[in-house]
Amino acid sequence: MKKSRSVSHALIAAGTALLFASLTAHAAPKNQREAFIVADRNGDQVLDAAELKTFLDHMADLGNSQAKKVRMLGIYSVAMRTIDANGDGVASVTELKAQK
Ligand SMILES: [Ca+2]
Ligand SMILES: [Ca+2]
Repeated sequence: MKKSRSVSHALIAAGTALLFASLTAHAAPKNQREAFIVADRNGDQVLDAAELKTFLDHMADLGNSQAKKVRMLGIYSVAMRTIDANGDGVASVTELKAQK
């Protein structure tokens, strides 16, 4: 009896964890692609400085270690210079994909 009770407790705990995970996933973008779509407010498929900041904040929330470092140090302009390979002042999907 004791054993089955602890199993059901474990199931409740697992269910609660799943519920939490789905709530969190709903509130924040799940991956880089979604973070990009959310950040690209004017929908021109590139991120300007303000949009890149939003993107990096999302990536930091998703646990991206580089993005966390950028947010912690507030070095968004440095990140833009690093990402913006062709120097047009905006970060494209291709440029972001080249980052690891
Ligand atoms: Ca944009
Ligand atoms: Ca660029």
